Amino acid sequence: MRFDILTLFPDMFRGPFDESIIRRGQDKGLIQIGLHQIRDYTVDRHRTVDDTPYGGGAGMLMKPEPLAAAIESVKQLNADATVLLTTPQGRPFTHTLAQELSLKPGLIILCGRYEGVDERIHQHYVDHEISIGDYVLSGGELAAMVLVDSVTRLIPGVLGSDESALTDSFGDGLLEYPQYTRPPEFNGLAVPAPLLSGNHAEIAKWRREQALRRTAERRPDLLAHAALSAADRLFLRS
Ligand code: 6GU
Repeated sequence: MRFDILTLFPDMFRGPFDESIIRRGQDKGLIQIGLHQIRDYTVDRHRTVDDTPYGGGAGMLMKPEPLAAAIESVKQLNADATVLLTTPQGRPFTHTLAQELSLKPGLIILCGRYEGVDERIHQHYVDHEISIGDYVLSGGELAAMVLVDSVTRLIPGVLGSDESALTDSFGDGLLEYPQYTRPPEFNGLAVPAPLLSGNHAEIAKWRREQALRRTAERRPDLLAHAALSAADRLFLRS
């Protein structure tokens, strides 16, 4: 998977993308990341990337010409890429959308800044507008990092088999069960008995019930879309 990121702040990405899973994905040749400075696609002496909105109002908009030139240029590097725009007006980003995006041949991510982007860029170039939650970020860069991280972990071979994405929260539509490691007692709190039983069926049942209970308590909205067995439904009603 090739990611190309169009931003006014490429340096924001360099530290984060040089570590951990994203670093490993690049080292294994499973992902490639291109960072592109939108300002490099301006043609005026002042390298202008923003302008005031028609109709008035506060703030500045990203003007269309440098963005269009940047997208056209990057499309040559990333053929058949899907073009994403990070914006608080976008579709909510979910694990399901991350899974969909992980199957694409490539992604071009346009990081929105200032008060927004000239609407004609949305109309002409953008396939999906994506928001990472109902709060305001200073720009789309952090959202783009979230997107690259969550999509990268779903690409086969990026994670080792012992950190499989399948057991993650949302992999099955539920929150994860609680986890414990040594010691067996800590600050007067014991590890739950089923985990020490050595009985794999008992452990699996306890974990499933904990995942169901936690999801019902914290995120009841998720239960509507989770794959639930008859036993799961019985437990939730108990
Ligand atoms: Cl994608 N961009 C900005 N600026 N703020 C956000 C966001 C994106 N998602 C949530 N808040």
